[in-house]
Amino acid sequence: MTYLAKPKLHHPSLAHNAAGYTRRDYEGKISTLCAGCGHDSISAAIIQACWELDIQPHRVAKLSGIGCSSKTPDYFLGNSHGFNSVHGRMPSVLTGANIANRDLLYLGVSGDGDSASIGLGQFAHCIRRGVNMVYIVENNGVYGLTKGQFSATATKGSKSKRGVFNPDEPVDLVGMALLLRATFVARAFSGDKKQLVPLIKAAIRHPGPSFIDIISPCVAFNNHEGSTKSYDYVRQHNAAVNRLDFIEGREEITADYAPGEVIEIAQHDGSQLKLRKLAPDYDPTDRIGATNHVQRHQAQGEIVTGLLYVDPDPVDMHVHLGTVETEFNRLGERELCPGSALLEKINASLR
Ligand SMILES: Cc1ncc(C[n+]2csc(CCOP(=O)(O)OP(=O)(O)O)c2C)c(N)n1
Ligand code: SF4
Ligand SMILES: [Mg+2]
Repeated sequence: MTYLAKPKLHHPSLAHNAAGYTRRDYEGKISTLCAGCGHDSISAAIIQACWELDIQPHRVAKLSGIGCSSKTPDYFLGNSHGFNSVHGRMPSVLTGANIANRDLLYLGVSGDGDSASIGLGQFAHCIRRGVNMVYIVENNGVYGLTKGQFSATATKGSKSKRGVFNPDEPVDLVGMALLLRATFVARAFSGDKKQLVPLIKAAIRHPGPSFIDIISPCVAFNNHEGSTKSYDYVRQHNAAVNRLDFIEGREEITADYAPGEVIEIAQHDGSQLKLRKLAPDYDPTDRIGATNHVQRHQAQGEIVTGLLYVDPDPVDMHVHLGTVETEFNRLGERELCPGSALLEKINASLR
């Protein structure tokens, strides 16, 4: 059996959010992943974030590639649009959909194999183009679906379940996202819901390319001693730079903050990111500083989590390309066919 449908009956006393939905309306089919898989916790966090943000499920498009992680969109937001693409090709499908209709919330869900191995080029171009989306990588350091081979994010020298050591340097997707100028970059741990839910909420409200690398242990193939993506390892080496509170609305905010306390950052839509500083010297609006901090701590075997970088005033792909605001399926013949005189002018300019 490839999927199990969930009973649709809701208890009448379930709470409704401002959009009129219960939390259960954001669920999907019953997960068929291994019990304890980190990916299921991420699905639960996505459900919680969308319910708390009063998102209308039909305004969401969830896209994925191939892998256990890429199966998960079937397990949340069952009333949203979904497209399960080819291995490593989610970013280009998402980009195309976003070009055609910018008015949906685009949620790309991928794996470390999907994005850092076969799909690395797609990942890079989608980020550098500034596609307005939430791009989540459920990072377990292995190809879970094909039974535990090292992926490109596996740490050099880490040990596989069969006892083989990884000889290759890892691809750091957070480092790449910063380099390619994603305007919201975070790293989180699937086992820390308190950190993860507000990060997803803030990424959803961020009007630019948001990337979240979520360490998500694979209990079947990468949860043993010698792995750097196991529950125990991540708990012991997690160096959070901040704790995020996400606040919607347009209340007045203050830009100044005392080191070691709270920073407040206003996003374009008026929402506020309230960051409780855990690393007193950390400034999440400094892209180069974030890159240095993450790499310095990575070299010491630490996993830096939290909101690593945010540009509160991002510019997205549609501005770069100067596209029309109307969704493509609403454009009529008049807009699509400029007439022979204009075509002649374009042709003449190319001669
Ligand atoms: C073009 C192509 N190559 C290889 C595969 C085989 N394959 C399926 S899933 C997968 C890796 C999945 O790893 P990841 O993206 O990390 O997801 P996980 O299962 O770990 O969540 C591979 C190599 C495929 N389906 N298609
Ligand atoms: S094989 Fe690993 S990644 Fe796949 S469902 Fe099982 S625990 Fe999760
Ligand atoms: Mg994986």
